[in-house]
Amino acid sequence: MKKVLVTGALGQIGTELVVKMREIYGADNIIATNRSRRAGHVLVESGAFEELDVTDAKGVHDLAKKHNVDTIIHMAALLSATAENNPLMAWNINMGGLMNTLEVARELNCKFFTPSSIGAFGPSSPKVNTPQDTIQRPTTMYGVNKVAGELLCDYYFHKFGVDTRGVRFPGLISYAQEPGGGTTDYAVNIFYDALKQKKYTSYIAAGTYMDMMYMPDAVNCIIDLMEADTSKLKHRNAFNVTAMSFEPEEIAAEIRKHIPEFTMDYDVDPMRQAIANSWPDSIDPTAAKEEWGFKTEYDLPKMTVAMLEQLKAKGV
Ligand code: AKB
Repeated sequence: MKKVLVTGALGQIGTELVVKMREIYGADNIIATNRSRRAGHVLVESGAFEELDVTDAKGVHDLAKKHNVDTIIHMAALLSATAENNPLMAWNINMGGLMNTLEVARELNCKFFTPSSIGAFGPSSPKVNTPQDTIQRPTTMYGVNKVAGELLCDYYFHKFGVDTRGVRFPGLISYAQEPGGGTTDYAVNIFYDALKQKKYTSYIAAGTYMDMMYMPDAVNCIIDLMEADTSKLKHRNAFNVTAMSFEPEEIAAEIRKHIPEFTMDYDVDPMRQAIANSWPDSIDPTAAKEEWGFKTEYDLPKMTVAMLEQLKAKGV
């Protein structure tokens, strides 16, 4: 990867990914793009930044050509809850954006990464230790987009030889940029409320397990997969990756070790709860470990310490 175009760069993953990639590959070699510029955002001030709407096929092509990129990391997408509220818009943005960026990768011979999600599984997938290759019949628009996206990326690899790679991310927990519109966002929101008001009202019910990962592990995961020796990859789109699986009471108990007065109650959101219920409790990342050495540093206790420290340092 010498010159990389990142779409949706001001989102939750992009914000930390671009900072790390600029350290490794050089600030001017990572072109951060987003639908709108956010004045004062760290990426807008620290290297190449361009406004880009991924549903504009010509715009994507022209920008990739202008910067002579050899890699596209496509992050711009709507998350599960937003997609469920706006299914048509989700189809247009998630599938239209993916098609446009894949086409440019084909035309300009670029390596390509886009994330899939645990949302690519559904109620008929095995619920615990969900295998890499198994039934995928999701019941959400987001899940339909993710499965179609995995297949489309495989298609571009087999049909056109585009070097497409991807992972199925679990819920990502981060301090730099808050997520928006996801089902797993409660696991980020809880830290803000724990610090600000010592209590949190969870929209996800007690006992609902979902996979999660701390953002620095997710960022390393993208870079490691993109740098992996292509001859070792039996899978491409998309590898199961996870660092931990917990339910709301478990993360609350972990936070309580540092903020003893912290309390949590529940006001369950039926839509997001239904989405969570349709997803696995835990997924099996063996293929990622075997094929490209996937590993993580942060478990629940270590991530909790890091989140509380980082958010306090930010003044939360
Ligand atoms: C969401 O909750 O929509 C995302 C995801 C697991 O893909 N965080």
